[in-house]
Amino acid sequence: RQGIGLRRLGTTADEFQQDLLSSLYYRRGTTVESASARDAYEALALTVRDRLADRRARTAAAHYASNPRWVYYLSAEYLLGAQLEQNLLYSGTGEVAAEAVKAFGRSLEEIEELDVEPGLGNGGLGRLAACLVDSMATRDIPAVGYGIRYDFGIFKQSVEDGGQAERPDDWAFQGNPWEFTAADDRQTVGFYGHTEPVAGSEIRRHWVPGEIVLGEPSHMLVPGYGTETVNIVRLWRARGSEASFDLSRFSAGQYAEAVQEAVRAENISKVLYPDDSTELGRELRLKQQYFLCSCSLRDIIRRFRLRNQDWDDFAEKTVVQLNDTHPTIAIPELMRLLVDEYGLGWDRAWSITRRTFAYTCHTLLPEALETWPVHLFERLLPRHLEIIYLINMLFLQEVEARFPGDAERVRRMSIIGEGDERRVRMAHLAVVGTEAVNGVAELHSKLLRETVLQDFADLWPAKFQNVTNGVSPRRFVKLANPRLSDLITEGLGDDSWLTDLEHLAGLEPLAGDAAFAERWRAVKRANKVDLGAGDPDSLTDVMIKRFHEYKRQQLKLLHVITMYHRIRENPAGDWVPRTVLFAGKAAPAYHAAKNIIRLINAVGATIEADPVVSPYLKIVFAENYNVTLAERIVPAADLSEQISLAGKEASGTGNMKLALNGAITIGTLDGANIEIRARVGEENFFLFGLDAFQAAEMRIGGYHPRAHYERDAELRAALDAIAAGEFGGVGREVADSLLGWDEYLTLADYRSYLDAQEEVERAWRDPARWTRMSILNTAHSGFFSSDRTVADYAARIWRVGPVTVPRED
Ligand code: 26Y
Repeated sequence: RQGIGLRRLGTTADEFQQDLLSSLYYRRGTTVESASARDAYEALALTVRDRLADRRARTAAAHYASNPRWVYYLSAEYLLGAQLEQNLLYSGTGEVAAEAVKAFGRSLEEIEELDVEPGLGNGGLGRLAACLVDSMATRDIPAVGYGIRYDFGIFKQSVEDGGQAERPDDWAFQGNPWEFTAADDRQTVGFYGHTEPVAGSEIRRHWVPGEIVLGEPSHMLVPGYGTETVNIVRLWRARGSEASFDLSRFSAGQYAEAVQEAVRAENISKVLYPDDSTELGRELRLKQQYFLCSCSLRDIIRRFRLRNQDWDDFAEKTVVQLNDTHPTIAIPELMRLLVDEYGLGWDRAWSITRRTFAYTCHTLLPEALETWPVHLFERLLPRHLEIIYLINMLFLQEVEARFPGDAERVRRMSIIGEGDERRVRMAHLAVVGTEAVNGVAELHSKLLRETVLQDFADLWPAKFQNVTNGVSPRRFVKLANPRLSDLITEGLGDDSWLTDLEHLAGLEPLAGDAAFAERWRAVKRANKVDLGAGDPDSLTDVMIKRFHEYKRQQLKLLHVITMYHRIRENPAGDWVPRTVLFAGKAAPAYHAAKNIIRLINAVGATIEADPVVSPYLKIVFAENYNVTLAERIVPAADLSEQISLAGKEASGTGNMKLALNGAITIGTLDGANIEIRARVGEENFFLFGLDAFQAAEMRIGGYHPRAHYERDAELRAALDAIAAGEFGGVGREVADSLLGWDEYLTLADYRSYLDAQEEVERAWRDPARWTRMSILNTAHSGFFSSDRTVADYAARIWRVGPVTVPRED
């Protein structure tokens, strides 16, 4: 900007308003008089985006100049959240913008309503990707997040006739002012076809694809907070090439046939798979994965070659973090690019590849470990299958050399699973082809080493690490909870906690300060009033997350039904009024999870219609849980439900958001709950249930859910009511599943959970005690900042440092 004498954008409200009007006039092509709300929104978005463009340009220049080691985050999902409010905060223009939009006779809040979030992810894994890119920028780490620009994001959920209904999420239907397209950087991706030998080479092969698709990138800005860096997330969209439009067919009136090839190509980035753990081996999903990896790796190589010539520097300048196994096909793809396209020898290419990648695992559920049928690979990616076979052969030789004669081990560890159908095990490929493997919470990483990946941990113990997840304190405290943020800043004396969250520990002495506690309570109450979900003086008990049997929304429901029974039996009892708030989506094909949503709504309606119980108990099902809704619910929560069966939730991140906002956790010893409890103190956490070891033992030792049913009268009453159809016909199925097999040991933990809920009520009846617990939860959750997570990755896995972007003078 300075080089070409471009004016610097002004910082006063007047100057901002000038730019806003200019955006409206020249870029929207309209006037204040005829501006729609959409025009106002778009003009504002562009004006705010401009405020970051200069920082982006300086960032790119500084990165180019220093030719640093880069972090490339590969993720099939990003849940970035709404952009306007964030970018106002990160560009420091919130106040001037609020002033400037008055020219339209509209409020900022009104305009913010039009800012739709790009729902390009399912849940925790997608939101984690967004928190990590935020923190990488905040920590000045040169990084690019690569992903897919789905036309349709995660479906929109509503409750129709008591059950979940899904509608498509055409999120960018009216355009997305936050993205820049970069058609020049498009890539060409092949699929299908066959391979041919290359003359004079044993190793190189020539792949002749049967289908060609273009990948067109666009990027969104990812500003750091309190720093100059602006990184990007680069998202690929599939396009048919010019040749995919058949003009002669069109001229002959065959309109559908004329575009069928283009449609086929564009389908690759059409829709996000709305399943967060058990998606079957669908060809289109594998195509998406390869499309992401191929486009991104070529882009990474293009960027590398801007400043470097020697392939031996590649792994020094590049680390590619794989967000779960979804982008694992990048490993054979990099081998293919190096060997077939750039002519490197196998060993050199393999050494580069292994040193380039690192893999984060996000699950322990066996059904969530991705595998793909060999025959599908063979058809779709024939060259990659050949490369995988060779990787596997050399790897199994290594295993055999270390454990001679242990054929069983070789079979277990093979990248190819030999069952009824031979399948490629993506997690094995990811472990073999990377330098580091990490789980996302202490317990999860330990269980990975000791169970699902035990053989690999035996072979390469040093490869396995833990990096506990974290969340962005900007989005989930500052933006979501401005009242609490102000109080924290006042209590601590400054707002340095926003970039150094351990400073929250400075609140500890205030936990005993009655005046401070009073204000803390007032903040929580005001947030509840804003949310409008129920009586703000009732205990707001929230369970917000994807619906999955392992997360055990059904356990929460058994508690609610038991409370309902207790109150009915003793209407004059001294009951603690509660608002139980559920929110979350179920995968459209996940029948059992949808049954539970239906049951929750039916129980809610029954209680609502019951004049005896409804004064004390209210169920709210908040539709269409997404990042935006989380930002409204989290600040209003008193109690955070983290009740998964121990050993099943890899980490959880909602648990961190809630604790940071002063909700107290009721939870099992699962995922990051363990680390939350260790930090906030066991007296400030409501613990119940089996631990992971006990749960595993119980499952092995022959578990009988019926025994719990028979032994416990209240549990029996709750299940009988469900089974009898008191809350609708699906009750039968839910009860049968719980009594018949109860995969996630719900009944085994029921009594312990109810006891813990009684402890919750004892604490709640003593407001001073509760508030103290709440303040201490916030004070001791500083560890759960994604800034710390990124610092851990940077130090232990990426070995990267910051690059400072100079301020403009
Ligand atoms: C293979 C495909 C169907 C698939 C798609 C999405 C598989 C998994 C997923 C998403 C998984 C996910 O969100 N996992 C969550 O990751 C969080 C971030 O690490 C953890 O906190 C959380 O415990 C884990 O369930």
